[in-house]
Amino acid sequence: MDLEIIERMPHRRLNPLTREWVLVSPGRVERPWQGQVANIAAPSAPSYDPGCYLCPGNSRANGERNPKYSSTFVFTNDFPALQSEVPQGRIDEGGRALMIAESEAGLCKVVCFSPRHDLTLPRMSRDEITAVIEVWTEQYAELGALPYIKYVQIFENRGELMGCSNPHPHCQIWANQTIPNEPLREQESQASYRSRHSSCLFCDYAQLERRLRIRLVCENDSFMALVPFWAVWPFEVLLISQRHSRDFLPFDRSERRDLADMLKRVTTRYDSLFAISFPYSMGFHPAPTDGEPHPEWHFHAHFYPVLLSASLRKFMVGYEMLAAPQRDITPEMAASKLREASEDQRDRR
Ligand code: H2U
Ligand code: ZN
Repeated sequence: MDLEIIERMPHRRLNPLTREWVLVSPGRVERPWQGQVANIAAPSAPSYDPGCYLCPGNSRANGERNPKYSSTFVFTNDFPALQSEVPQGRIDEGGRALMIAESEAGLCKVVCFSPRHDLTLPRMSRDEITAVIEVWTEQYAELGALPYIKYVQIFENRGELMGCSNPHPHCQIWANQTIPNEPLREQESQASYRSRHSSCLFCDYAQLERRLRIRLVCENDSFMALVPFWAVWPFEVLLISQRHSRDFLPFDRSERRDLADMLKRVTTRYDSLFAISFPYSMGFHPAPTDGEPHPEWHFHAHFYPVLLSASLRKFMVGYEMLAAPQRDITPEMAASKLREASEDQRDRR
């Protein structure tokens, strides 16, 4: 089987991070019915919304008032999914690992990217995004240094389609007592790759992609963005640091700026792909903060957008719920569309 066949024939691809297969069916792109029409809200207009719980000076659900911040603002989530003080314990009802439950302590924070209610990452300047990266770096260091925190998950849900109710630019941070499913699987895969090949999974993968160039979207000195070979979501993007760094902490000022540059360019390409404010879930995967050295871990970020076109969303239903994820448009086709999409933000500041 060669690359030409995988462009035209149904086949499956292996995700080396999750060790899961995705079914790719290139021929199905032509089928007449292509899914549900998505209801995409127009981007909000006002730069300040008196009813927004994230805007400067406004009060939140618990009655606390936000400061009149002028850059970024971090606060503890008023409706946290995790709590720092929980009784520690474990149950195994029946003793056969059929009903296992464990206590899970943690912390949840919200990070406002800007005082401006109407901005999004692609519409922020590189300097403004660099300030956000500095906050992520501090939060990762601070939360990761807590003795009971083993993983710091930073993620952004953008757009109503992704369940994000508030357009004010923000992300969340959930920090856990245990390493959650996705990073845990990635950690096991990276560790096992390193012990088998004495090299890094991401460094080797990035080198292959740099040589082939068909899935590359854009890059700068410190980061590269590509549609991974095993992408599940139509326009999924993987952002990888060019050098082997396990987390945010080793990045210097110019690397943080390069990361800001890439976040701006990738999200601008997303917006210009379908000429809409493009909804996605994205998040960073730095190394766990469990006190281990993690030489196997390579810093990266995943962008998971659900859209197939401006008005069509992909649903993970049917075969995907019961068997395995499937996609029609190949990762190579998606990468070529993202490469063609403009990096010019109309209202660039
Ligand atoms: P999302 O829109 O990305 O889900 O994030 C909003 C978060 O803000 C959500 O987790 C929190 C919600 O719990 N929140 C507060 O902490 N205070 C509020 O006054 C409203 C919402
Ligand atoms: Zn706001």
